[in-house]
Amino acid sequence: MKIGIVCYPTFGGSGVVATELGKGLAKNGHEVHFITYSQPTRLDFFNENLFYHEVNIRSYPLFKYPPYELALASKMVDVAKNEKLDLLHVHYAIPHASAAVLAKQILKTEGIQIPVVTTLHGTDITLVGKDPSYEPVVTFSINQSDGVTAVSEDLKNDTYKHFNITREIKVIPNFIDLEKFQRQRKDHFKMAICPNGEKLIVHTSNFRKVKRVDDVVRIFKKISETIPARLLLVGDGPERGHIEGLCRELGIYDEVRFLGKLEAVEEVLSVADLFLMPSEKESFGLAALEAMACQVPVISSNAGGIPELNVDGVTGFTADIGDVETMTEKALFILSEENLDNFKRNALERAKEFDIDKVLPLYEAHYNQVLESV
Ligand code: GMT
Repeated sequence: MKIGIVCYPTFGGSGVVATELGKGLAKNGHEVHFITYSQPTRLDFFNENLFYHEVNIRSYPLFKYPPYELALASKMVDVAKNEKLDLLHVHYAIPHASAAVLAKQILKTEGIQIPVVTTLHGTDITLVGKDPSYEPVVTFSINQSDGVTAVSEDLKNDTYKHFNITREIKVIPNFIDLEKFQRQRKDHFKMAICPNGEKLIVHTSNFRKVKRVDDVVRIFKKISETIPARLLLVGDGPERGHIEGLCRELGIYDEVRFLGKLEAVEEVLSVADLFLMPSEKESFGLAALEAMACQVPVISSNAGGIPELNVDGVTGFTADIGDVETMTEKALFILSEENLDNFKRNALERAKEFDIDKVLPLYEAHYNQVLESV
C-alpha cells in the first residue's frame, strides 16, 4: 500500500505512535509518506520506503493566524495525486482530520478517490475537541472519515459520549518496540544518581497541568520520608518552573533531577525502580507502557484508559486522581525488597501484549477493510 501519514512531528505521544507506525509499515514493505510541518522527531533513519513531505506555510501580513489547515490540505492533495496514495491516515483529530476531509473532497472533484483513516489520541477529544470552539468541525470530520480508530476503549466511549458520532470506532491500542525499549545495563548511571542504593523513581511527561506533576513531587516527598530515594523528571513544558519551585518549597530539590527532553528515554527507564503517572486524564498512557517494557512497575491514577494498561495489583497500582496517600502507600509496597522483582516481571509481561508486531497488523487489517468498503 501507499500510505500518507499526517501527525504532529514533536515528542508528544500521538506523534511518536504515528512515526513508529509509519516506520513499522515501511519495514513491512508499504510505501509511507509523512506529511508534516517538520521532520518527525523519531524519523531518524533511512529506509527506501519512507518519504517526508514538508507542509509549506505561506505567511502574509493580513494573516494574524497563518492558515495551517489549508496549507496541510493542499499538501495532502499534492502528495496523494503525485505519489498515487491509496489512503491517508491522520493522527490527532485537530486539525488533521478536517484537513484530510477537505483534501478528500478536492481530490474527488478530480476523479480521485482517497479514503481517510482518523486516529483519535486523547486530548483531541477529551480536552480540546469537545470545546464548543471546535466541536462541530471535529464531529463532522470524524463522521466523514472512512475509518476511525481510538487508542483505548475509554477514549472510544468518551468520543461517543461527547460527540454525535455515526461511525464505528475501532480500538487499536498504543504499541511498543521491545527491541528499543528494553532494560539495558546502565550500572554507572545508576551509581552516579543513587550512590547509596537509593530507589529511583521516574516520571516523564510534557509538564502540562493534566499530568499532575505536583502529585508526582508530593508522592516522592512522602516516599523519601520512609526510604532513601531519588526522583528523575524527564520532559519539559509549561509547569516546569512551578514544579521546580514546589521542590524547593518542600525541601527536596537536591533529591530531584530535571533532565529535560530526552531522546533515549529507555536509558533512564533502564535504571528506574518505579514510574509515576498520576494524570488527570490519559487516553492510554504510552509513557507508562515504555516504562513497563523496561521492567518498571507503575503507580498511576485510574483516569481514562490507564487501567486498560496498568493492571491494579499486578503491574503496579491504580488509585483515584489526586489520592497521593494511597499512591504513596502502594509505591512503598512495590519498592519493598520482597515485592519489587515480581512487579518488574509482571510489568514486562504485560508490555509484551502491546508488542508492535501484534498491534501493527491491526492497522493493516483496518486499512484493508476501509479500502474494500469505499
Ligand atoms: O500526553 C499528551 O499530552 C500528549 C498526547 C498526544 O496526543 O501527543 O498523548 C495522547 O496520545 C498518546 C498516544 O496515543 C496517549 O498514550 C496519551 O495517553 C494521550 N494523552 C492524553 O490523553 C492526555
